[in-house]
Amino acid sequence: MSDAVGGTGAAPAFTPRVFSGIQPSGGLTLGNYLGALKRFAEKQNEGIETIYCIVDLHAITVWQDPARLRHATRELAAGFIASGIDPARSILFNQSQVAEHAELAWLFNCVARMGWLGRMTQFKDKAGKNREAASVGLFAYPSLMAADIMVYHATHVPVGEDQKQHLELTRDIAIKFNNDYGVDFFPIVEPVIEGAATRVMSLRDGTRKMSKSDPSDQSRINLTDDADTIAQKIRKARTDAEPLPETLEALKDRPEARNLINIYAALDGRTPEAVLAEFAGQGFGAFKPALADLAVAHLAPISTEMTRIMQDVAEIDRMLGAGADRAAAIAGPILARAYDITGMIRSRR
Ligand code: AQP
Repeated sequence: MSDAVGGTGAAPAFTPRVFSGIQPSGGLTLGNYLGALKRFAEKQNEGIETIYCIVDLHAITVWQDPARLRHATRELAAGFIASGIDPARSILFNQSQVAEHAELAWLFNCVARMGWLGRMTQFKDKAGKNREAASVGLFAYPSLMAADIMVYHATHVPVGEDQKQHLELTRDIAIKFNNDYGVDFFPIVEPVIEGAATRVMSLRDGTRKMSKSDPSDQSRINLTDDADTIAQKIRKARTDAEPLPETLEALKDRPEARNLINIYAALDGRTPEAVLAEFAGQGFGAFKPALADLAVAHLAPISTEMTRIMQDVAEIDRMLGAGADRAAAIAGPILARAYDITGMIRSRR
């Protein structure tokens, strides 16, 4: 691979390579599916090299019970495969099995500035009012995320809208590393934030992101929910009393309604405008059952497949180990070169 990089005046010479990750910090949600997993499978099917990671080291930036973390890691692996990721075509593994991520993160901790990390909204949200009690890992999370991506010289990162700021920081770290050491070594990554559901909102509050760690289970649809639960959650989703309008503009101040339209559009592979054209003038009494049917039709096969894959935990672990071997074969030489650039002597045989 060439060391030349786009964004610094040199010809962009990096082979396109997709990297993205998901934390095993709870069960998967419809937000993770539409904002990430569904699009990961689409990227794989476009024929680009795809590397997908279960970021267990990120998960422990907030407390995780070890037994639950192990279960969530395997269940997430099952979720990837059930959503269409083929471990033979994509590289799929858990982060802690490839030590290069944590090692490059240390180099990046020495490049990133306190001020940059202190401005991250995810840190502010998750640390809450009591920042003194937050883990150092939670603060340094974006350096590790930058390392996850850069240790593969990945060029494209499909994510939901909430990760945009972290990807901008990844670019800043890569640019500063390249400038500090006078190299064109790390690529300047492109966020890939596309589709109708880049930010799926809570079913209880249209101004908050749907999240796997939200204390209210009613706020989200889990990929493991059965058909009745999905239908019941959609029926109870907060909405308003107005019928659906003809234009998206008219949904500007109706975040809950807008969210359900976006979810419908993303599940059905249509634009929100096309969905409104079909349902304009109708109330939620008609729209919600249609959405519930659509969600069940999409999610039930995924849930069934996840249950089937989870029957064979040893096979999941074997598959993650094989993915980690393939990942390490790419990451090893890139990390070695980064150490060399920073002046570390590497003389072990
Ligand atoms: N609500 C969402 N809408 C669209 N995309 C979403 N993603 C997460 N929530 C939504 C995308 O899913 C990928 C994996 O996210 P993550 O698990 O690494 O962390 P997160 O973004 O912090 O997700 P959660 O569900 O909110 O986890 P917790 O509660 O543990 O923090 C990312 O691409 C993300 O954009």
